[in-house]
Amino acid sequence: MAADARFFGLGGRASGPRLRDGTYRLWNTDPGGAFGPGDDPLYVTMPVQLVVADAGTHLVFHDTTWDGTVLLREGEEGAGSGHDRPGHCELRMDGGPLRCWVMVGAPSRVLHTWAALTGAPALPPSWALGHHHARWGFGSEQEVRRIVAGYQERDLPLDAVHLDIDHYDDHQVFTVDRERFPKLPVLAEELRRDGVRLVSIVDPAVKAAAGNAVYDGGAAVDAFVRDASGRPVRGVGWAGEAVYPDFTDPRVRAWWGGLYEERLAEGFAGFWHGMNEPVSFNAFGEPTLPRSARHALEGRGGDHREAHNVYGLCMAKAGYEGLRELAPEERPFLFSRSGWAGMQRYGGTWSGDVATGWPGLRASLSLVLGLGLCGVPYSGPDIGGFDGSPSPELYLRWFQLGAYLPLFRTHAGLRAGRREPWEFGPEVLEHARAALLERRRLLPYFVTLAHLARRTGAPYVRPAWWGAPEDRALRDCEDAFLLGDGLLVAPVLEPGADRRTVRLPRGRWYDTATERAYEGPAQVVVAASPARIPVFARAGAVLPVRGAEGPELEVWAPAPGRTGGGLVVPDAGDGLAEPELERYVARRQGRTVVVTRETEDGSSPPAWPVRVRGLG
Ligand code: NBV
Repeated sequence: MAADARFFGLGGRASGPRLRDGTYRLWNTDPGGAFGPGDDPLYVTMPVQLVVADAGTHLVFHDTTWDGTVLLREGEEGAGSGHDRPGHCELRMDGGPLRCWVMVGAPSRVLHTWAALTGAPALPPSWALGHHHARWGFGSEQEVRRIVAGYQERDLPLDAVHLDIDHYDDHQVFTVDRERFPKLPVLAEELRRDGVRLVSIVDPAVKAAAGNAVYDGGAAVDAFVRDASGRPVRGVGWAGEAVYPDFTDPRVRAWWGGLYEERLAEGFAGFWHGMNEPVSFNAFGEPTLPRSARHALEGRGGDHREAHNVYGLCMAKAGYEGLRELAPEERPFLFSRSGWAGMQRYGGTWSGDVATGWPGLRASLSLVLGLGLCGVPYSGPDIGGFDGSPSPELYLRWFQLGAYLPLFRTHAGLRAGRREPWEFGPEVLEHARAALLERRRLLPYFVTLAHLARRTGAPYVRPAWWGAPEDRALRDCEDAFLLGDGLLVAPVLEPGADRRTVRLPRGRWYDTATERAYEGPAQVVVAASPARIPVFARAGAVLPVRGAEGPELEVWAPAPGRTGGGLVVPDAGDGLAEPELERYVARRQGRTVVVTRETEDGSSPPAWPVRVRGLG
């Protein structure tokens, strides 16, 4: 590798997005407790590596699912002495073919090619681009109602509530504890009327007990992973002794996909796959299935060494395809803790159990950026962290970051402190409300970014170097990101900050709070009071937003002598329609900005009202 090359990707890594010198394992792993930047590997590993250097950007995909490691060593520049030390990358796999794909070009082109090879990202329904509130241990229908009422009483936007494993009957997947959740479909319907969807966790481990309908049904169709002597492999899940569906078998996927009918009948609108590395709570050895466990591997036959890394991917395929059949008029909403290259076809992922603390906040951003560069554009962290209790300041900064990430979800573990925005005092509540309202205002932009991700493979959240990979300083920028082409978001990732330094890519950028213009490339210091994190708009950007009177275009004045523009995809509901792309151009004429819609037939006035900003 070139001496100036920087490495990214390899799935979801807590220590990125720039991958420093080290050995990165390719084996999907539940770290078994809340994780921080030092923990590796995590739930989603991928032999997908993006390399950015002066000479160009390339993505290399080592197309084999086996366990392996990638050793990376960044090069060193000889500062003009001519003694550059090249970078180094070494791949070792435990088995499988050595088959490798390389794609080169600008970052946008590389990701487009990657999506062409492994599939277009699923489009989440629009509600899934709003705010989600989850927790392990809501406990009862009353508790869910209380939380939703808490949002409503305080005028806080809420789009989805997630129910974790505690709503199951004795932790058995595809069941409901009727004592604590006696009328789930009624609750779901009431929430739906208020614009709040219910999302259900789905874990793969099935309690191995006759009388458990999922177990009996699975056994009848021979769905569970067996060992070499033909006996079902027994592991341990939340409900005790468990068996594991073999999702690498199309027959098993079809059976499992049909089980979501029960979930839909309970009123769930979306699905959250957990523990699918897969996890088995073993007293000794690895907390997963034995390597000798047999898998169908699409009829070819093989063992867990080859199937492990694609277990979550194949489970996502089962869920997605089942839902497409069960509810053909709606786009499935699914996100999965584990996965592999191509998982974006079925949905997104999330951080998993990220540790509460400032390092966890940083890791959240690394994960989302790294996954996006591996072709998985929809993800987000457990806001506030999975364990413990964040300080009000940490919670707020996490919330403010989350508001600009694709999956905007508060979540926490059973014994963790509360995560509702009103639990941290009036000041946090006020600022969290501002973040929620800003997310709602930007919803049409998120819808556009979701469509563009589907059509082009470009992630919504992109590293600052995305449009300028030749800018070496930007390659090392890990504390800011681009949201689409138009916005640059600079979250606060450390305590006690009331200002922060932001590295701007080339061109003019407006601070969206003050409308002050800055010329990049530059490093600027801007205010970052608890009220907000700095967000910049690119001069010329055309952003679809939800204004007070309805949808409108927010247009940031192009710099004098320059033009700008943007793409807009209107929201066409939660169905499968593919709305037409609208192309806008913004031209500056002195103190005026003229915005037109460009089609093959020529220019026309925009379809939405226009509000120009940045003219002072
Ligand atoms: O289902 C319980 C949790 C869930 O809240 C979390 O999001 C998953 O990542 N699950 C893990 C099991 C927790 C084990 C400590």
